[in-house]
Amino acid sequence: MTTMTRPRRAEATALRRARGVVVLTGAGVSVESGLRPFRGADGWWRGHDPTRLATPEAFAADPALVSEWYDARRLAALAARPNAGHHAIAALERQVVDAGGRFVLLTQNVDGLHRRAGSERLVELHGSITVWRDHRSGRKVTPGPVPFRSYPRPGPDGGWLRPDVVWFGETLPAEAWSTAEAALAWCDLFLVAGTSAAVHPAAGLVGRAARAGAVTIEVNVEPTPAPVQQRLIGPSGEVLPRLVEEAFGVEPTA
Ligand code: BJW
Repeated sequence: MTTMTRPRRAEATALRRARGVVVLTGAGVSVESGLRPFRGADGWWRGHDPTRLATPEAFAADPALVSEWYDARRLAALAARPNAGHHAIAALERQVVDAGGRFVLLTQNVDGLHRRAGSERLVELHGSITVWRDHRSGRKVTPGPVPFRSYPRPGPDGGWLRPDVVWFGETLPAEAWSTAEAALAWCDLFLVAGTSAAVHPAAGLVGRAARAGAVTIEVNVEPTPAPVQQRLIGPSGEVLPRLVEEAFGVEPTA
């Protein structure tokens, strides 16, 4: 395993030669857009630990509190702009696909910034914070970009609106998860960026990719338990554009 702050020729060459690229991202990729990570002191909200709020049990016990937290995060996501890391991943997709390769971006993020940066082959493993659903009927709605008038907000079918995200103890959307698992069969390079690699089943993908023979590279401000061969230490908004530029000679732009 190697650790460095600048992409070396080896990582850039591996990326350029790869015929099947999978990227897995987490909250750290959106930190440079001004959004909070999930874990650590920066993720806490009004004295509440996010890992305790992101559960069906928390919503059942206090739907007003959980809805207000998610509404604040929804509005922050809508107001945020994709950063250089999001744009570099979108540029990477274009390079790989234009060269006839396969690509998928698996994101644990619910903020929608990858799509807004131009990523198309995108799977949102943990759903979306901009879409909400009636907790009884499951009917989906997309609220406007203003705060809810009250918390919890009534849904269209007599329940409360809850965000269309995956909470602890809930299963990931079946189609999203089967796309992720299928990608392990064709992936020869697995790039993991801005995730603590603490939450399963997403966190297990990188080890499975490595066991299947893929080159594995992590981009993070600090090393994580992800079992990767190479670690690039630094903010994804700086490291990812450099990596894509070294691999393909293109400067990712907004
Ligand atoms: C930067 C940076 C910069 C900062 N540049 N980097 C196997 C073993 C043990 C437990 C389980 C298991 N399988 C399932 C479980 C249970 C559970 C789980 O994983 N628990 C663990 C905590 C132990 N998983 C589930 O319940 C999942 N469901 C499931 O498996 O169903 C079947 C089942 C059910 C019941 C029992 C068993 C099986 C569902 C998981 C859903 C997770 N949902 C959340 C909330 C989504 C909505 C929301 O956003 O509120 O998803 S939790 C939260 O964690 C969110 C994130 O997507 C996810 C991952 O967090 P992420 O993205 O990694 O963020 P952080 O904050 O943790 O890390 C940020 C990183 O960025 C850090 O590393 C920084 O260093 C770095 N960084 N700035 C680059 N500029």
